[in-house]
Amino acid sequence: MADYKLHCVGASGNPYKVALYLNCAGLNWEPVGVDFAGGQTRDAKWRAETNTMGEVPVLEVDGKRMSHRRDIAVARRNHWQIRAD
Ligand SMILES: N[C@@H](CCC(=O)N[C@@H](CS)C(=O)NCC(=O)O)C(=O)O
Repeated sequence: MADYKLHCVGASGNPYKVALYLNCAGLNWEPVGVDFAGGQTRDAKWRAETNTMGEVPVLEVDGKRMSHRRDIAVARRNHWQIRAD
């Protein structure tokens, strides 16, 4: 089972940037496909459970979910520094 789950859309640039980072960092992750065109991000349940703003990417770690590619990158960088000590 992957340590990280990335809720994403394959054809979208913002999720791609996070996926690129996860790959380059060698992290154990898996994509969770979101049916963006089919309106999944507009669904009230999806918004309540995944991202109230209705956007991807969303990174899931230990059951916690984080959105915004920049926040994800900063959180990962800080975690990496802690782990590297
Ligand atoms: N603030 C977000 C923006 C992400 C974003 O714009 N995602 C687009 C897809 S690339 C989206 O989900 N848009 C929702 C919509 O258009 O309804 C980030 O930095 O990651």
